[in-house]
Amino acid sequence: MKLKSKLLKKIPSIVEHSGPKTRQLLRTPGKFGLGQVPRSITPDYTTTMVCGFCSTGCSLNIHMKDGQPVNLTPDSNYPVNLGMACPKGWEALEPLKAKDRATTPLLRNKQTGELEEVSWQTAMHTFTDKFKAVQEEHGKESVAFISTGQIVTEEMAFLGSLTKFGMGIKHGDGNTRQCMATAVVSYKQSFGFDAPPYSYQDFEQSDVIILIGSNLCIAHPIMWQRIEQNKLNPKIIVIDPRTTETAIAGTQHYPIMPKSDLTFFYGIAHILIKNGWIDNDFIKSNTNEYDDFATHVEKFTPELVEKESGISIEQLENLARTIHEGKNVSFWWTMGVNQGHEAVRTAQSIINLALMTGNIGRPGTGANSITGQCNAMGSRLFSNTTNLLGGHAFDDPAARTKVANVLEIDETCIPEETGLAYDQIIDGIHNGTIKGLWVIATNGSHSWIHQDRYNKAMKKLDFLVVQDMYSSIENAELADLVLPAAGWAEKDGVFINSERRIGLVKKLATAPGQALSDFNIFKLVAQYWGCGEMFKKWSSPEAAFKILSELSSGQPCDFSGIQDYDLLESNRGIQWPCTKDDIAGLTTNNERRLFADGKFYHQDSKAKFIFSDPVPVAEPTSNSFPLILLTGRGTSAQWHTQSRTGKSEILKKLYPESVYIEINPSDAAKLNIEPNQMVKISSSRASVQATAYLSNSVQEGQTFMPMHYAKVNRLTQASFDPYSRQPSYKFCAVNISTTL
Ligand SMILES: Nc1nc2c(c(=O)[nH]1)N[C@H]1C(S)=C(S)[C@@H](COP(=O)(O)OP(=O)(O)OC[C@H]3O[C@@H](n4cnc5c(=O)[nH]c(N)nc54)[C@H](O)[C@@H]3O)O[C@H]1N2
Ligand SMILES: Nc1nc2c(c(=O)[nH]1)N[C@H]1C(S)=C(S)[C@@H](COP(=O)(O)OP(=O)(O)OC[C@H]3O[C@@H](n4cnc5c(=O)[nH]c(N)nc54)[C@H](O)[C@@H]3O)O[C@H]1N2
Ligand code: SF4
Ligand SMILES: [Mo]
Repeated sequence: MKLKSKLLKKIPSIVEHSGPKTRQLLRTPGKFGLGQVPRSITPDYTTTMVCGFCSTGCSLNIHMKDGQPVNLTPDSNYPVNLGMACPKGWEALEPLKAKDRATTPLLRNKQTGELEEVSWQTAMHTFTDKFKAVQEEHGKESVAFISTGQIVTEEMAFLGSLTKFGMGIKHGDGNTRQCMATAVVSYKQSFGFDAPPYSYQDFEQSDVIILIGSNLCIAHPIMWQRIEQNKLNPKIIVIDPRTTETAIAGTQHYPIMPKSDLTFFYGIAHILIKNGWIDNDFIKSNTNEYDDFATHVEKFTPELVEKESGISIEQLENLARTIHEGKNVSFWWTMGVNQGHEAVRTAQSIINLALMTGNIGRPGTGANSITGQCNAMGSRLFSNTTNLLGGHAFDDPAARTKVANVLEIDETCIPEETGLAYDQIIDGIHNGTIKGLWVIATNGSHSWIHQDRYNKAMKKLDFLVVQDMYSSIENAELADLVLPAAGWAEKDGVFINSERRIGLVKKLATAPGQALSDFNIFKLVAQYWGCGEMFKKWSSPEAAFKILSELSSGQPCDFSGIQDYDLLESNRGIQWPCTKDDIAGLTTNNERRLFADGKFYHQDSKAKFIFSDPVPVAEPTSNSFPLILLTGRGTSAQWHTQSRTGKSEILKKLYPESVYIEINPSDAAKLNIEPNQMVKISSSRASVQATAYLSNSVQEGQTFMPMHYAKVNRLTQASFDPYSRQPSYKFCAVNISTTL
């Protein structure tokens, strides 16, 4: 009863921010957000939607009272999580209520240097005036955007279309560059399309599960639970320099030297070939370039690989034999592979192992990249950054015609090439070619590599817009204009999870104050910019979904069979591909993997062995910086830059409040470091302080810091994979001192 009256008190201040109403309200200066359109009180009920944190894509039952979400429980009737959720999922409603939610647009007062509340009209006029002025003075390409894998697919496609087709912005990238670019490029080159082939059932159907640079127990806890449900008593092999939670829970751990993976996997291929433990039929019928690959790995002898990787010849042979003896072997990789200086070739060395042993397309197999953010897969296909909408290529004239026809826009608006990558945009700011930046749902001031250089770039801009749920994030502190955004559960749309499942997100809560959904912000921008007419088809998220469904037609990610949200709801999410012909079979087969017919997406339907020689890391250790710094996820309760998970009192109890570094006890002894002592960590870029945790989870000569604390990326070194331009977050050289 108490709760009900509390909620009722809130209702008068709640405004329904949807299209026409928003526009009407915008024409009423000063009144916006003050309760003109009270939300109707609906009965109590429970509905389901997909979680907004990681790419696992669990479904949650959201319990509604008086039209607002008041609690949640995991959904037991969803093929992904089968009634389970991790701590972040359980606490998913908490971040919505935080006090530091951005509730009105904020504009920096040049005199005082402070951000001040302004109306949406002022915000939109300033946005367009400033960016247009920059474009007039420095050329259209001098404004860029950086987006995300954490908004719904309809929003990211709208943003990518609005910027690139409507605003003449050529350069835009996403935080998925930090995360998935390597997997995208590897799959495209090896398979002909960016297509993670698995379904989560494969976790339960493998008898050998190989996890590479993947700390599943904390980064994807529900995927780990799926492994726990495997009744085949599988061998679980963890290849990670650190003795992670996952390494402890697995059955074999290979504590490989950081960044020796490429050599290591070529060495495993060498042993497999030497013993004849390969699938000649599969190789012959379904792949190209195998002979050259076999010649290439000849020089990766067990002796050489032992020296480089620190894994003994006996263990190498043991791993090769385990792969050979496995009936259904699955290979899974995450950031320990993707975030490296030779990441694409490393991912492909894993793909090569699956291909040469015929471990693909069958239950329990696959070369499987696990995605990170809730909608990383949506971003890969529909953000219109590296790919033209729907996994098309910007430089393909037929694809441009198709997109122009579906969108009903002039084909000449579509750029003929992809724009700059994230790091090149930051370089562009430093060299003065990029002067305006729009940052949406990402916090690069904390998360980008070599942070001081990123933040220097932000200060060089003529105009910086940050669009976020919170005005308190580090990147917003540097913004000229902050646009308040609604978050997960405050808007409709779809996410695409790691196993390619399209799942629904629903507007169940009302965003605070004047915050608008990203979709509605993009609509406003289109209107103020003067290209609203061009996007009239994008009337609502569901209308946008229909456009995307049409765009996907004929692509490997074809989901043209799904025209509305109801079908997604009734089928409990649907994996792509899903054409009209696939719909009938969904009720009996709603967990599907790719390549069951051995056909890949290259023109001749064959997969390709791709390989090259390993190269040294950009910043090896030295006398001045003798230790390796590894970074990554700290706990299952922390999400990235903590803007959301930092708001839950329960989650906050599950991890250390301030930044720490894990150091091997023998290194600590050499440096006279006591447990929990404050130490200074320096790289050639910066020095930061952290609490020393002495732990055998890191090997001698190696250290680890979790990325959730802002200081960490002051240390990291900006090197990139040459093909994917993904940052190499997981290797730089540091020293540690007890003198602070
Ligand atoms: N709780 C929580 N879950 C998350 C996230 C989060 O922030 N918090 N983020 C989500 C996102 S966006 C992502 S991308 C995923 C990331 O998920 P993961 O990739 O599993 O997480 P990381 O901790 O970044 O890195 C995994 C492991 O790579 C290892 N590693 C480092 N260098 C090497 C190397 O050279 N070789 C090998 N083989 N391993 C190496 C690290 O020791 C680390 O244990 O997690 C998702 N899930
Ligand atoms: N050292 C180191 N650094 C790393 C990594 C590492 O392993 N080591 N991992 C990298 C990886 S894999 C990733 S994915 C990145 C993540 O880095 P970021 O993307 O910077 O991290 P988040 O904290 O998730 O930022 C998302 C932002 O979006 C906001 N937000 C959430 N939902 C919405 C919404 O619906 N609309 C709007 N407009 N805003 C919203 C949140 O408040 C938050 O500020 O970090 C990378 N950085
Ligand atoms: S595992 Fe991922 S999707 Fe599932 S509840 Fe946790 S954060 Fe949400
Ligand atoms: Mo990520």
